[in-house]
Amino acid sequence: MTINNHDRSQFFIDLEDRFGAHNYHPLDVVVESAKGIWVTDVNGNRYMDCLSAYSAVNQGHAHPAIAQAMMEQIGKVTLTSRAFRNDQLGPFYQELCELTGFERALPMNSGAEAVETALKAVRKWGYKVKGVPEGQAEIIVCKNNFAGRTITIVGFSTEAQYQDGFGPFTPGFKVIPFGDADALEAAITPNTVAFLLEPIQGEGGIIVPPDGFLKRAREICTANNVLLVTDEIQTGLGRTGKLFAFEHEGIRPDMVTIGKALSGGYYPVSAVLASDEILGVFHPGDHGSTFGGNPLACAVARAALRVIVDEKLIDNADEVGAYFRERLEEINSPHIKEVRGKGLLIGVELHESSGGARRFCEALQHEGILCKETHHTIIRFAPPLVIQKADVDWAIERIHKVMTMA
Ligand code: IF1
Repeated sequence: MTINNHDRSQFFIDLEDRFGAHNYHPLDVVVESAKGIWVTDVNGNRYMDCLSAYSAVNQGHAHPAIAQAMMEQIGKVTLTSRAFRNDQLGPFYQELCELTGFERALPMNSGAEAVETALKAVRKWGYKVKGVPEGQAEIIVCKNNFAGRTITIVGFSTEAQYQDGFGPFTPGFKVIPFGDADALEAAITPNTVAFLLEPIQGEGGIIVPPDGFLKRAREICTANNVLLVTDEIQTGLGRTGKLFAFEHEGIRPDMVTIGKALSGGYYPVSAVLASDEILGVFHPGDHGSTFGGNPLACAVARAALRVIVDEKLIDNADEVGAYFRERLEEINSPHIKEVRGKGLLIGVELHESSGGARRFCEALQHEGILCKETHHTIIRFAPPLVIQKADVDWAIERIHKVMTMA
């Protein structure tokens, strides 16, 4: 295979197709470099990134402060294992807990590992603290959830494709409709240990629950001694215009999972945040991970969190997100059914008659905007939180052109 100087992409596409498992259907854009909200492909074409690696790059691509922190740590030590201590983990814990208001953290690597850790913690809390009989713990989740790709997590997915061919699954999960507090109340039994949900469903199609749902869920969980766990791996760390999406309803969950932007896209870093009582169920040897809490991950995450705070990305997401949604709503398009979301987590749902969102994403790619469809008819716009109103104006011009095509 040779690189054709006119279109170098095909060379890389062919290699991926020949040697890689085909577990994704990506747009045929071969990224070579990125900075801020912009990515550049191998042919020198520039695109606005409206996916942010599924909200892992909230701080913008190639953020110099995170890069510098990473390079400095790389020159010192990258991995000790948790058999020893290191000089980055303690400060990371303190800064993360002080920023988020939780008493304790447990660091992992991927989002799915943080969710699995949360599942283990709530089950163990159920047995050791609540007094649920061993092996009887029940966890309630919502239809259209997405929490990762492990067998336990896909076991409580309601998306057939995520389960197809991967059974048998882990027992102990109940599914209720998202946003239905009465269904939550009805699903609780004396063996229920937790209710796990995304405050806004990302992969489910940027589904914002009815006003008051989170508040009632909080009240119901408190009344039944059930832990409320919000999965903020996608909605957290500024994405929806608050530090956490649960803040939009003025509630506090008992536990939160975070990941993605916790490292600004530099390194897999995730964590579970909760109280002393809940994370206190873990004793030495109960749980762990080779890379969890390593000094490089902690140094990167400390810098990534500092950027979110120092550059006021949360307020920017709130302000520019509202502007982006407002401009999208002004587009008079026969294809657009609804514009929804909070902050810079925006979903544009198309009418079924529009033939699916993929062709619009491909057309947007040719206009210089990269975004991703979800659930066939929804285009997700989730640019890095550093985006400015002038960038939105640039994007709207092109989105308008695409959304008014036949
Ligand atoms: C894919 C989207 C999917 C997540 C929430 C946990 C995880 C994710 C709320 C697991 C991960 C990623 C995974 C990636 C595509 C993307 C995604 F919602 F962001 F669009 F799939 F639903 N909780 N979401 O969103 O974190 O283990 O991936 O670090 O699997 O295709 P992870």
